[in-house]
Amino acid sequence: MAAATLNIDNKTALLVVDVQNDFMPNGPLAVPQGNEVIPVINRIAAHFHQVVITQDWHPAGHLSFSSAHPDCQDYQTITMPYGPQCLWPEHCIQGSKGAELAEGLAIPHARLILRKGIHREIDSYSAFLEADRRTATGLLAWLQAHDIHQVVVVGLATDFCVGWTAIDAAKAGLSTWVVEDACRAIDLNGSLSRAKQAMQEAGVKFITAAHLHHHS
Ligand code: VGL
Ligand code: ZN
Repeated sequence: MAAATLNIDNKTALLVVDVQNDFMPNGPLAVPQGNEVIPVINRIAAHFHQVVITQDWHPAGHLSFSSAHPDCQDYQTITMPYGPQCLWPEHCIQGSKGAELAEGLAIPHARLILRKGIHREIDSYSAFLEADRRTATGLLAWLQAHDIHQVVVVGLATDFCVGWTAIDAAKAGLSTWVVEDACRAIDLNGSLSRAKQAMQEAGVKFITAAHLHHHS
């Protein structure tokens, strides 16, 4: 079978996921080499008319923080009403320096900045649907309003917010691509290989930045 090729048209959107200070190498929830995606994403973004940027944007005391649960530790999984939840160091608190887009991310033509994880009691790795799998962020409606049929997902982290966003995009019927070298993973207890498999099963396609440039 021939590899699928990506044709970037006006109805294709780039989704730049959670490239924020707190996920950079010195941040509280550092994604290894997370800073390396910045120049790659800046270059890619120039090829898109439609760019959406997301920010993880938690209120203080968010229930995804281990600090909100007495006797719990970072990276421990607990059961929330909506299912399992990994507990994280405090990160991306609304209005904080750590929640700002990472320095050097330069996409002035980005059109929508979507903030997610805003409900204290529900996490949201996906930019489409919160962790209760019912509460919509409004991103799908926005994309539909602009007739967008295809999305290209980049950013942090491959195995959490990028993965869940890509899977929900594919499930919504969008042609969905992940640019592998424009993402970095946290890779917690095999989470990266699990996320890749789940993306594949959902029909997400993978590409590299060089290949994407070639086809644009
Ligand atoms: C993320 C863990 C917690 C991410 C956000 O952006 O991948 N991961 N919050
Ligand atoms: Zn978060």
